[in-house]
Amino acid sequence: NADKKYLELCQYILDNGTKKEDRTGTGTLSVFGYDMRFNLQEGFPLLTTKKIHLKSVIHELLWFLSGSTNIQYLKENDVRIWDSWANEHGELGPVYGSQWRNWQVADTYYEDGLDCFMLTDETIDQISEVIKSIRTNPDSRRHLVSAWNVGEIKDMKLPPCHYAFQFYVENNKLSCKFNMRSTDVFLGLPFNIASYALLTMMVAQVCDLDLGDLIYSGGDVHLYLNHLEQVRLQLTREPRDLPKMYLNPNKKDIFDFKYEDFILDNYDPHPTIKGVVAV
Ligand code: DHF
Ligand code: TMP
Repeated sequence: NADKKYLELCQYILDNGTKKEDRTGTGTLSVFGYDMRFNLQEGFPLLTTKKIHLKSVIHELLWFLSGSTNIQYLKENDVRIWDSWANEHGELGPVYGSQWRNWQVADTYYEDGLDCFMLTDETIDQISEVIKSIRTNPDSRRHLVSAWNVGEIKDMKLPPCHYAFQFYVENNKLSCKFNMRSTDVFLGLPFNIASYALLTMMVAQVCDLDLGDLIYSGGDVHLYLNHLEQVRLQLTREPRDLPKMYLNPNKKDIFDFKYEDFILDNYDPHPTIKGVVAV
């Protein structure tokens, strides 16, 4: 059960975390290195021990997949989770969407007969490429998408937290592992798990595959000190049955999905628990 594994992580940090200062000045309890595995056939891993605002998760994922890095689309849909990081034009710099869909390649090559090197500009659509590679060469060990574009990090408002993900096909089942260098366990992680679960379901559908596992792999995994009371409350709550997620089965192109194509069923969570996000 997703809640059980998540609450185990919270308890593990409370028991073993080291007090560390952080960029935001808030302070954290932190551990280094932690993995969790969710079987996507056992239900959609949306936490039930507090209510998660799935609308924000879906719009954020569709926004990443559109290639946009401007929060205007999110604003139009009343999603405010990225407001604190954007500049006055709503821009975040070359973050997730731009790296997923338009990774910039500056290629130099020597052209015979010309006495110089040529510079060409091209972009790589990593999402289209990874879907093509899953369809044509499922056993490949290179089904990888990276957002960690070293040369562009200086231009990003926030360097990618979930910086790479990898797909894996076995017995016609699609699994996904996503890597996070830094995880806000109380606010960010429930969103990140739901988001990569959705992405895996979408890719599975357009590749005609069944669902396997979702694997989270964390680096600096932390609880902010101003979230500890909230986490202790959440730990007292009894996990409930996971909801089911249904995608519109007619969508066979990952870029055709709209908000209305996602139907969540049987979600009966405990109430919201508010927490302030560290900026
Ligand atoms: N910074 C920090 N410190 N933690 C984060 O989790 C984080 N996440 C970012 C950008 N920067 C971040 C992008 N994702 C919330 C959830 C995810 C998210 C940003 C913010 C959040 O505030 N969640 C609240 C409200 C949800 C809503 O309004 O939809 C929550 O209670 O879950
Ligand atoms: P950092 O860049 O100093 O690591 O701060 C980023 C914070 O945001 C850190 O607490 C991790 C958190 N975060 C998530 O947990 N999930 C996310 O998807 C994003 C964007 C950030």
